[in-house]
Amino acid sequence: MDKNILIETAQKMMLKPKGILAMDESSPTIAKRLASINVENNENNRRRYRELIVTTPELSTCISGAILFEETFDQKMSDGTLFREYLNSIGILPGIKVDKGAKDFSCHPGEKVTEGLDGLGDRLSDYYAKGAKFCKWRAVITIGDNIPSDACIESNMNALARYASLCQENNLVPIVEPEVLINGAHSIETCNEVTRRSLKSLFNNLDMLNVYLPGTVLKPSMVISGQENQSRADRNTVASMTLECLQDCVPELTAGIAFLSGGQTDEEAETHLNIINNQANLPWRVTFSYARAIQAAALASWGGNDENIKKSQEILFDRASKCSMASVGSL
Ligand code: 5MM
Repeated sequence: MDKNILIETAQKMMLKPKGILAMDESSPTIAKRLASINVENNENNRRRYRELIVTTPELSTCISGAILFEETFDQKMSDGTLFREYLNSIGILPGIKVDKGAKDFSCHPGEKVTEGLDGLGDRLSDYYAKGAKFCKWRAVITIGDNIPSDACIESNMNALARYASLCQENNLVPIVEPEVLINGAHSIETCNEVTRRSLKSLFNNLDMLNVYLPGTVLKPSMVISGQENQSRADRNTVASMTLECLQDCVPELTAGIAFLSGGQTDEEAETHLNIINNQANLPWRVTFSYARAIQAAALASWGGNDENIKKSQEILFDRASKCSMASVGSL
């Protein structure tokens, strides 16, 4: 592990006023996205859509790094350039999602555990040799009747820490993503309690495995009411409870925080981030690593039709620049 390489990469990822673009939808997720616009889910259409995203003019003014799915990381664009090399050439760090997905957790109905540790060290050294600068692993925590269990939280956070340690051994910055799902009718207080339990466990496990925090980026969900809750907390409450939770659970040494959008509307995702960044003296850089809150409107506008590419790219750039402004509190 070379700490200087990790720090340099993490600082580039956290450069103001930029954030990280998540475009690493796994096979089942990209299938859903393309189905939503009636476009066949095949390799060529996945390439066309992702090429639209990365060739958006001026994207690198708002985006420091892009998280790719394995297929995209090794895929060529229509002119034969590898996606990862194109991103590098326009000043966007290429990263890769390395988990193998959230699977049903044995003997724990309704809960998931993320898999992918077997053989991960060898995969990581290959990704680094090919030019990856950072990685991502997502753990999923579900709120419901008597869940999440301690077993689910602990198993997922230990896997995140083992992944992070392997990344750093290969000079790759780990993005650790413990997502507390927004699905359900739970209150913001319940989300707060579960997010705190998850983050405390995550940082205990990172500490136990000697993960180097200045070379680690946290990708958390916000503390927010469940989507089906009938009296959802307002924006200022979401921002202040999220910030308090992070201040209590995230060591200051952590390289930075980049939120996921997790099913929030575009407007919610940017407003919450903007309010958080209007607070004085944050101990870490706080930015975004959104997928849906950057891509959703552009995907709908594209609809699989090449004639709509320019318009969709304008929409994508508008979303990315609003998130960029929110990342420095100037929305
Ligand atoms: C792009 O989606 C990522 C991969 O998820 P799947 O394994 O379910 O396909 C996901 O980790 C994403 O990076 C985060 O959830 C952030 O995306 P949102 O849409 O929540 O901002």
